[in-house]
Amino acid sequence: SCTPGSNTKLVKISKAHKIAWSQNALDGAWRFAEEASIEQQAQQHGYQLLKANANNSDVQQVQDIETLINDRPDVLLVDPHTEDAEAKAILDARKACIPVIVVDRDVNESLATPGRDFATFIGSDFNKQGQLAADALIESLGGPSTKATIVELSGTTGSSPAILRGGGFDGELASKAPGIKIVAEQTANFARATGQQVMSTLIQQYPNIKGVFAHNDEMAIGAITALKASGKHPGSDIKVVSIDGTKDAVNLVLSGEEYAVVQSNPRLGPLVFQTLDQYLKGQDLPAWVVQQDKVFKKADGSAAAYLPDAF
Ligand code: GYE
Repeated sequence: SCTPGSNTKLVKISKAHKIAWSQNALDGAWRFAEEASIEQQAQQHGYQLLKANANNSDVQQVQDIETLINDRPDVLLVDPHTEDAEAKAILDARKACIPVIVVDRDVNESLATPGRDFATFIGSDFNKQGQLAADALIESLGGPSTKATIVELSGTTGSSPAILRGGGFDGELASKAPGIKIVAEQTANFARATGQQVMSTLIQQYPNIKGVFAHNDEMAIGAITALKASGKHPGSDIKVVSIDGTKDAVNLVLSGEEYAVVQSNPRLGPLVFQTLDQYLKGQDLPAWVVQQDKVFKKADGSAAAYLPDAF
């Protein structure tokens, strides 16, 4: 039994009909693919799905979650825009006796803890993605003893993929190839147009850079447009690596303009609804259900093999 208003730990339930889904934005191929995967799986399982889209606003997402709580869903799925801002709303769901599963982007786990405040976090290993991106960029620039300068286009400030991809990349680069220096690190909000704007300024400030790491494909695509407009030849005089696995970016890998794309698989629906089934059966869940990702390059055929699945 659970008393709404005063519940201090995760509620256990054995049946669900109505699932609420708080999405942080619907602004690109990655988010559309994730949304479709959640919708498809909810439908396959016969659940009613209540949806909200926060359009990249923390204020909006907190409000969305409070509204969804008032609709009394059996379970709430949240893909938080940033790590800290939605934590309190997740605690409010727990207090209202509604179990939460955090999907894709994580919440700050010192503000809301899996196994106590919410059931589990289901998503990719963003830190490892950043390390894999660094390994690919190091390889593209000639290996660990290379001396070069590069820039980093970061995702949404305060979001778990931006924090962890940045940390994984920077750490791997510093330990594996200390001669490759990041001369500028600037956010472009995971957006293509912003990536283009930011890159066109950076390439004027740092005309000698040899590499670009973008935290997602959208920003890399914008950056490549800007680099070409500035007279650079991405793929030959400057190497670009990014994360996601969109069709547009994988095609740039195949045409040689991007060196590698690290996967961040947005098709989280199957994992989410399998895990929900386990939760409803009363099984113990791990604190983190990890989505597995790969790396796509031209040289080893992995980009071509993946392309039919790209989103
Ligand atoms: O990389 C990006 C999207 O949270 C992992 O969000 C996701 C990221 C993804 O905007 O394209």
